[in-house]
Amino acid sequence: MELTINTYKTKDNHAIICIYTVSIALNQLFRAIFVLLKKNCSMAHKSGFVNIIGFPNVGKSTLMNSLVGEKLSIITSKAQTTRHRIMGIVNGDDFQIVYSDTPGVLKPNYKLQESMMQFVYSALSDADIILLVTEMGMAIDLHEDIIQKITRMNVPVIVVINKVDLAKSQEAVVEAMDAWQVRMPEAKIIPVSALHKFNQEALLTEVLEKLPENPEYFPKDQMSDKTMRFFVSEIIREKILISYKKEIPYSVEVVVDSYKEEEKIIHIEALIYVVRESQKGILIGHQGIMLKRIGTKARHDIEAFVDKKVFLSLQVKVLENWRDSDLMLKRFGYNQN
Ligand SMILES: Nc1nc2c(ncn2[C@@H]2O[C@H](COP(=O)(O)OP(=O)(O)O)[C@@H](O)[C@H]2O)c(=O)[nH]1
Ligand SMILES: [Mg+2]
Repeated sequence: MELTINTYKTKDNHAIICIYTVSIALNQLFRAIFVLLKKNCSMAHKSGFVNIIGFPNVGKSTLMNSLVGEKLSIITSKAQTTRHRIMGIVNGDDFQIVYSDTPGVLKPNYKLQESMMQFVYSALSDADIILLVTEMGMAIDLHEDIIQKITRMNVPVIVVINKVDLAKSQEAVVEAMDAWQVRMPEAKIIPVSALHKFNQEALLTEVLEKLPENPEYFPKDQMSDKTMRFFVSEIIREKILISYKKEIPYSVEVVVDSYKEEEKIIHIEALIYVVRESQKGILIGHQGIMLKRIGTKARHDIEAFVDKKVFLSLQVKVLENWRDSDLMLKRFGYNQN
């Protein structure tokens, strides 16, 4: 107030206060433009966690592999093939999508399954977008529990109705979409066939639209959070799961004991753990023939994955009760705490 009274006394003072006022206004204007530009520059990049949740066998892993364009998760027709949370990262100049494949939702019977469910819960809690994957013909009612957990998270949800290639008719797909839309009015419903890569673009467009503005979480050349040792052990486990029925797939764990990379070849030694002596015999087979077959199949896939020649040595060991041992589960990377 003092300033105003004094400055209006003379012309000179008037001029000074005018310049002063204009300079303050300009200063504020430049600041606003600078903040706006800065905001636009840093906010133009989108990045977030897009977590894939659903029942066993609906095609979560197939979907993630297809979205990432690389076989990161193993796939078999057996439930509980995926035991970990596996991140698959898709990078663009102005975006980074961090997908997470997770184990299928189940009621745990032993500690391994409890740990598997912990991966699902962690994926629920840090999601920026949730992809709830279901398949054609699967009743919505079955999902009630998981729908309620997802709704509590308060993040955008995309319901992915997979395996539309198996649908009886186009009407059946529309009916399923309508029913899901009624149950989850806020969600976007997208029918896909992960196996045949049908409608992936629509899903990607929706994900990109819903992705929050953030800087990238991982270096732009990184494709997963998992190590080469992990992928190698998963490839070996996949070959065992495909080759055996009944209890062996659920009793087996694979650990890469040694991974030595030379210029032209990678030497890998892996241990296969089973829970019973009888399983060890079945896995090795007469004169080691079965184990040799698994080794050959696994080696081919590992060579394709690492793009190098591989020498693979497999050994089978019995480790009773590893699925209920906190210590072993921690060693195998299931218990995070
Ligand atoms: N017909 C058909 N089968 C699919 C599709 N997606 C996945 N599958 C099959 O469903 C089974 C389970 O797939 P997977 O990705 O391991 O399911 P997850 O347990 O949910 O991860 C495998 O035999 C897949 O080949 C699809 O779009 N159509
Ligand atoms: Mg899976």
